Parts: sequence; C-alpha cells; structure tokens
Amino acid sequence: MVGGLFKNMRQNLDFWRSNMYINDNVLQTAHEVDVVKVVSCLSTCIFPDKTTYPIDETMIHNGPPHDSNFGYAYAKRMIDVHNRAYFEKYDRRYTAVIPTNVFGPHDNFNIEDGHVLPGLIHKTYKAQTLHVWGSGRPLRQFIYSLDLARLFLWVLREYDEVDPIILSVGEEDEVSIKEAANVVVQALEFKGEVVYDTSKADGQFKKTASNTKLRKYLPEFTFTPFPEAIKKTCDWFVDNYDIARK
Ligand code: GFB
Repeated sequence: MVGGLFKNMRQNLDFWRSNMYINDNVLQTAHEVDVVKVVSCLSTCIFPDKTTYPIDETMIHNGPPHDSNFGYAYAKRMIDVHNRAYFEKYDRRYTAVIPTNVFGPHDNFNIEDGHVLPGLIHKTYKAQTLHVWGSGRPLRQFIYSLDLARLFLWVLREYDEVDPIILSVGEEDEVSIKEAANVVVQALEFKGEVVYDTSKADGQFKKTASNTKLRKYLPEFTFTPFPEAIKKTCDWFVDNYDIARK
C-alpha cells in the first residue's frame, strides 16, 4: 500500500496495518510454497528523519522516521527484519530494494493520494494556474520507473545478498520540488502561472541517499536523464488520459 505525502499523513494506521499484513502473507506463503527468491520494496522515505547524509543501507533502523509517514516507514522496515529471520531459520535468501521516489507511465496520477510528480503532471495538464503544494524547497532524488524495472530484473537474477540495496540516481541528481515542477512545466509547454501553496506541508526536507553500493555492482548503469523521463511520462499521460489512474 503506497501513497504520496498527503495520503500518508491521513492514513498512517492503514499504511501500518495493510503493509504488515502484506509483508507476512507474501513472505510466509512464498516460503511455504518453496519460492527461492523474493525481492521486496522498501523506500528511501523510511530512513531516520534525523540522520547524517548521504543515507546508506546500514542506517535503516538508526532512529525514528519522519512523522508524516511513520506507519508506512515502520511497516516497510519490518521487511528487512523478516528477511533476516527467514535467512536465519530457513536459509531463505529473500531480499529487498530501497528505491528512491519512482515516477513514470501507468503511475497513480490521483492529485490527493498520488506522489508529487504524477500530481504535478495531472495538475499542469488540467490547470490554468499550477498550484505547487508546499514551499518547493524540499529535495528529492527521482528514479524513472523503466530504469527501476531494469535494476529490479538485475536484483532478481544477480543480487545475492539478504541485506537491502538502494536503487537511486546519485546524490548529484537530487533536485528541489521547484526544479522538478519547472521540468514538468517545460515538458507540457505550460504557459500559465505557477504558485506555491505554503499552507500545504513540505514533508521531509531531504532524504539524500547514496547509490555507492549499487555503483560497486553496476558501475556502468546509466539512468534516463530526468527531463527526458519526465517528457516520456507526460506524453504517456496525455496520450492515455482516459485510462490513466487519476
Ligand atoms: O511524492 P510526495 O508526495 O512524497 O512528495 P514524499 C511530497 C513533496 O512534494 C512535498 C510537494 O514537499 C509536497 O509539498 N508537492 C508539491 C506535492 N506539489 C505536490 C502535489 O501536487 N502532490 C504531492 N503529493 N506533493 C513519500 C512518502 O514522501 O515518498 C511515501 O510519504 C512514499 O511513504 C514516497 O515512500 C516515495 O517524497 O514527500
């Protein structure tokens, strides 16, 4: 069960319970039917809020997550605990990846519940005036869904550790929400006014993640440039507006 900042702030208990049920049902059933590999998804938003940067895989449990999504964050952290326990008891090499903020075609473009980029794309496509929520100052690393899918297949076939691995663009690719909004505005050739609604929450200011571990395994992997990935996502949304989840 996933959602953007605002859905998390509204439903921490649901995120905690639903994801805890999913964790146990999926992993226990996989074990019982002798599935040899499960790759679960955590997220870079589950890391401690008060932390040093860049964040790496060893820091997952080093303190409370940001208050806005504590239900989701703690439930996702428990997958790491689950995986270690299945390895200890049954030698299961079940593992997890820690993607940074994902975006791309087929996303959930619902403005209230979705993540920032699909929300901005939907609003920019429909609006005369684009209302960006918050100050625009928070920083994020965004990964294009097709790049994540390529990395996911590599993890499924080649990555043999039980410990999780961060799947993210580099620290140098971190952008502000404002910069990301401007890329969306360019991609959709939006000519209207852009206003920042600071009555809405900013959420976590930054969660800068290191992809050093990924780079050790895949030094040559190339990510789709952010403006190109946004353009592809906008084109998909416009071409598939009728069937897009919104
Ligand atoms: O993707 P997002 O909702 O989640 O981004 P997080 C929230 C940031 O974007 C905040 C700003 O700074 C918002 O103020 N923002 C601006 C908007 N306009 C919009 C908009 O139209 N929609 C949304 N949603 N935000 C989530 C976690 O944190 O990250 C989840 O809460 C999940 O658990 C996800 O892990 C990946 O990046 O802040």
